[in-house]
Formats: sequence, C-alpha cells, structure tokens
Amino acid sequence: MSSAARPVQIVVADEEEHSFSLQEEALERLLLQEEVRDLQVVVVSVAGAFRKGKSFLLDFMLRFMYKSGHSDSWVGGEEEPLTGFTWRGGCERETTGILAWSEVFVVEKPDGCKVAVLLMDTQGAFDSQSTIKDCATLFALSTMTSSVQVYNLSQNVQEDDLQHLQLFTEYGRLAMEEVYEKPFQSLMFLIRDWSYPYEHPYGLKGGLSFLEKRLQVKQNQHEELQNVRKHIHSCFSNIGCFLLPHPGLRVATNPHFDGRLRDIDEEFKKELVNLVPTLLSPENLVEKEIGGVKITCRELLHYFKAYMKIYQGEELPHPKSMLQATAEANNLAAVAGAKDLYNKSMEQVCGGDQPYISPAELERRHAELLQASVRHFRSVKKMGGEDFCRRYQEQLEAELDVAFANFGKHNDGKNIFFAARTPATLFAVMFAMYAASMVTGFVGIGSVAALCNLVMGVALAALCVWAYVKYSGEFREVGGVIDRVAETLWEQVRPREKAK
Ligand SMILES: Nc1nc2c(ncn2[C@@H]2O[C@H](COP(=O)(O)OP(=O)(O)OP(=O)(O)O)[C@@H](O)[C@H]2O)c(=O)[nH]1
Ligand SMILES: [Mg+2]
Repeated sequence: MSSAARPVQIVVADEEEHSFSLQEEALERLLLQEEVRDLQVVVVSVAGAFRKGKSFLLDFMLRFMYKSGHSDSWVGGEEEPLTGFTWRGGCERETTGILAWSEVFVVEKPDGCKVAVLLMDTQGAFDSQSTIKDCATLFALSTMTSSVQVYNLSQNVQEDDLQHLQLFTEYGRLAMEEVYEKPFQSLMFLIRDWSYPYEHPYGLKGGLSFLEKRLQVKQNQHEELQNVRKHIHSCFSNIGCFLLPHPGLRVATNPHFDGRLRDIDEEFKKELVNLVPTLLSPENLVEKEIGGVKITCRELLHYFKAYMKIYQGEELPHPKSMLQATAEANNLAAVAGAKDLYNKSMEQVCGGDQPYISPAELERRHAELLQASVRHFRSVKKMGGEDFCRRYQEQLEAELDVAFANFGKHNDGKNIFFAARTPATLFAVMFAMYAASMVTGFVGIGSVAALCNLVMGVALAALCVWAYVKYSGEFREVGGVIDRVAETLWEQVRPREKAK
C-alpha cells in the first residue's frame, strides 16, 4: 500500500442539521485523475447497520487490490496490522458520511479492456445519532452510485433487514430522474457470523441456496411479505449472497486486536480468500451502468453531483420511522372519519335539500356537532401519544371551522330576503331618487332633480344588468361588483335603522 493513499471523505454528514454535503473538490481530484477519468468505472460499496465490520472487510479488499497478481497470499502476513479505512472495536460508530479510497485502481479485465475500480465505505445505518432519513439518504446514495452494493448483515437475514432495504432503495429510485426497469445493479447480501453451516454451508453456494429460500415469493404468503420480495427483485439486476463465518472471539471482543491474521479464525480466513475475489477479481468486476450504458469516472462525477442535489432539495418526501409513519396515518384517518361525521350531520341540518335555518340556530348546531366530531376523533384508537394526537385535533377543528363557514354561506344563499338584498337596495335607491327628483323639481331646483334622475337611471341599469347576470350566469364579476356596492349601501342604512 503506498503511503500517500488514504480514505477520502466524499460525502460529509452534518450531525446537527441532519444534512449532507458533497466534497466536490475531493471527488474531482479522485475521479478526474488523468489515468482513470475516461475509463469505465467499477464501484464497490459496503453498507449496512453500524458496528458490523464493514470498514474491516474493506481493508481486506484493499489488500487484494494491492497485492493480488503478485502472490497468492494477498491476505497479508500473520503479524501485519490491518490498515486502510479506519476501523476499530467498541460500541460507538466510527465511519460517518461516505468515504472512498484515494487510489482508484486500474485493472485489466480478461477481455483486455481496462477499468477503474473505486472502493467506497459508508456510514453504518441505525446508529443513535441518525434519523431514518439520514440512513436512507446515505444508503440510497451509495446504492445509486455503486455497481456492486455489499449489504452487510449480521447472523441472518431478518424481515426488518429486507424492509429497510426496500425503504432505502425506494428512496433511491425516487431520486432517479428516469425510471429504469432495474435501477440498480448487483446486490450482495453478506452475512457475517453465520452460525448455521450445517444447514447452508459457508460461502457463495450456501449463500445462494439460503437467499433463494429467504427471497422466495410464495402464493400463500401475506401480501406485505410478497411485496418486499418483489420490490427487491425489481430493483437489482443481480442478487447474490455470501455466508461468512465468525472471525473468532479475539476479533470480536479483544480491545487490543489490530487486525493481524494470527488472531483471526482459520475458517474466516478461508472464506475471506473466496469472498474478496468473488467481488474484485478481474473476471468478476461489474462496470457501473446507468440506463444500460456503462459510465466512466468523469460521468460518475456528474451523477454524484446530480443525485446529491436532489437529496439536498426539498421535493422528496421524508422517510420516517415505522411508528411515526403509522401514527401519522392513524391520525389522518381519524381526522377524515371525524370530518365525515360532521359533514354528514351538517348536511342533515342545512344541506341542499333542507330549508333555510337561522344563523344563530346553525351556529348552535355547529358547536354541538363539532364537539361530537372531536369526541369521535378522540375515541378512535391511534398511535403516537397525546401530544401528537392533539396536533391533529387542532387540524380537525380548523378544518371544521372552514366547513362551517361554507355551510353558513350556503345557508345564507337559501334566504330569499338575503338573495333579494341587491335588487331591494337598488329599488330603494330608485324610489328615493324618484321621490327626491319630484320634490326638488317641484321646488324648482332643476339641476338637483336632473342629478337624481341620473342616479335613478344608473340604478335601473344596474338592476337590469344584475338580473341578466343572475339569469344567465355570465359576467359574474360585474354581478359581484353590483352586489358589493348594494351591500355597502345596505350596511350604511342598517346601523341608522338600528340607532332608531
Ligand atoms: N463479530 C464480528 N465482528 C467483526 C467482524 N469483522 C470485524 N469485526 C469487528 O467489528 C468491530 C467493528 O468493525 P468496523 O469495521 O469498524 O465496523 P463498521 O461496520 O465499519 O462500523 P461503523 O463504521 O461504526 O459503521 C471491530 O472490532 C472488528 O474487529 C465479523 O465478521 N464478525
Ligand atoms: Mg466503518
């Protein structure tokens, strides 16, 4: 390993903001190196839950990349500490964001064409500092940019492992502009600490027989289980599985273990020697393809930037924890049910078929039904707790207020006097003007009489226009203006009436 080579942070995670940023310069330096930029690229990435030996494994991949071809014993010397991507024991997370190895390896495939190989390490999912969205974003990014995604699991493939894979890949698919039939390439389930070699032997063969059983879609399976499996099959063009034995207690529990082979179980080493070439030997390398076209390092850089921009934008929905999503769905359904109850009851009070009801009575009924609706909302069993539920109750109350305002308007429309307000006002204006013009004409103030006549004419014209608008339903804005003027006049007169 050359001394200058090191892990390079290409995606940085901001812990407080829960956001990610691309280290464009670092990535450019990596992918635009003269020798590799126009070569087709192979990207091998390892992702999965935190603290499961991902970086540790990648360091063996590095040894293979540096030493294979030179000798058979690429796994290293018995006393040689394991270096490369930083790994360590302990229960707290180590890797954050996405890292790549600073050296992009040039490998000649058996057909003679040269490819560039990039190794990527990702932050472990489900650590205590990351939200589901953070985990989904990183996993999706590494899946979208890699040609081989190693899904690192411990001991078994559990249903929740599959569900998370489904959630994360769906989040990735969402961000891809064009929808390809199989958006991602190779997925390798890597099961660490496999303890059932008597059922499925270690290695690729055992892995495949195990995975086939696990990912089988059966007729009598629950739809939920079927969907997860179908989704995974639909996302990757190639799915494999490798069963790796436990590396021994010194690896797992000794704080002074530095990765030297002497401390690692023979069986683990034996399988490791099969695993790494399965992923990285020249004949097994898989070039990164997007939309069926192999891409070069230079193009990969553009894709990285484009994907990153999408995840930094606001248009993608937020993946949520299972409880959060379920609680939201429960509460929204309860809001809809309660609103429906209110609407149906109000229809009976003041719906289209019902006669006009006095506004005071309507308000009283509204208050009653609102309470009944809120009671119904509260009585429905839902997850999320009291505070969460209160937010939705407030939303329900606000929505019912809006609905009530509409019912009120509808009811007003049924009041024949209310409907007749505009023509009545216009008639009143005409009559007043007529009387005023008579009186002023009689007294001999001709100019005022003429003015009054003019106003009367305008009112008459407005009345005709209004009648036409109401009859035909055309020029509704003009009708609206007349209504508003009449309303203003009406309001001017009414307070005086009250004062009397
Ligand atoms: N049980 C077990 N432990 C392993 C295995 N491989 C590595 N380890 C140990 O697991 C611990 C964590 O290794 P890392 O490579 O740092 O794990 P990681 O998945 O990269 O962790 P994060 O970067 O925090 O996500 C180390 O103490 C390793 O010795 C394995 O196959 N099984
Ligand atoms: Mg790590």
